[in-house]
Amino acid sequence: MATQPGLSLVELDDDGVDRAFRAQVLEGLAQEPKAIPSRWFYDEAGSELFEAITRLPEYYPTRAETEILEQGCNEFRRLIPPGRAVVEFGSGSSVKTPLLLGCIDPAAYVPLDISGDFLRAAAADLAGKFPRLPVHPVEADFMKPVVLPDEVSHLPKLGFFPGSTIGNMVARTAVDLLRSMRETLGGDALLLIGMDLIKDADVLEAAYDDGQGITAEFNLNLARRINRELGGTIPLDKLRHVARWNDTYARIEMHLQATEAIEFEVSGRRFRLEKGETIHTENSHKFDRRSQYTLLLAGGWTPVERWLDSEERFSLILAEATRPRNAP
Ligand code: AVI
Repeated sequence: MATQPGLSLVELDDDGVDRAFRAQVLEGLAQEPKAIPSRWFYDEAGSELFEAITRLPEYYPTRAETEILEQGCNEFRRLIPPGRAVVEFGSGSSVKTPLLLGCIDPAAYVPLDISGDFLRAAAADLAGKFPRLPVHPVEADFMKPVVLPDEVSHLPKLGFFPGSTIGNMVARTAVDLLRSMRETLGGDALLLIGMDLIKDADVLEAAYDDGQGITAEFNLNLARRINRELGGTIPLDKLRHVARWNDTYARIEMHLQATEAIEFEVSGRRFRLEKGETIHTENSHKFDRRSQYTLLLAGGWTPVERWLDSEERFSLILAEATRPRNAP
């Protein structure tokens, strides 16, 4: 079922805690190997830490994607007809979104985000920069098809999904999302999507385990959040941040690893980690052209054009909704 605009999306329990957060943490700690979905990184502190990550010397994706957006303006204008509603999956970033909107002559901008606060801040920021562009923020879980506002229903759409956030999903979830984006955006839509590229393991591991320890803080903040919101007793000083390249799945994995055997409680339930055991907290998949095209095609999108930054670290792909036709 499509998400309707205007409904509150976060369901709180009697203690004011996000029900899905509690359920997914308890479920993830009870399973072997232990894993917690990376979406729970992004409380206020986590979002600020992520912003700091994007400015780190080792974390190249944000700079590389921004370079592509800066350099590609003429190309985007050539391939993306004017008059589209730009639908951004996730709140607009203060740098990347204006670069795109400033060069393609859109008819409207529709940021989608599950967090109303981020959404309103991003929408106000954009409205200030583009006073004549109609902005229609929608509070929605974009992992499911979303009903867009009536004001843009007649307009052709351009989906915008920068940052390689698609890489934080396992293939099945990524395909589900791409398919639901197609449903949200319609059969005549285009999609501009950022995807990080496979490169030397050393470069990748440094990007996710920086010298200043900001990414380690970002990872540990999840345990801190569990302690604060779910009555947890996780001993933070006995967990260490680990980022390692998994070549089989072409992804960086982030884990919280116990430096000695620990026992702790979360929401009144007891858990144990042996020395060296980890809680898997994030996947960040990296791609080559073939794996990108396979993923996009599986999700109902046909690649049209692909751009790389000058150091070939990151890619931005323009795709069109695949038209139903006979295939051999
Ligand atoms: C949001 N996402 C695309 C980031 C990434 O690179 O996978 C999250 C991140 N995790 C650690 N550093 C950055």
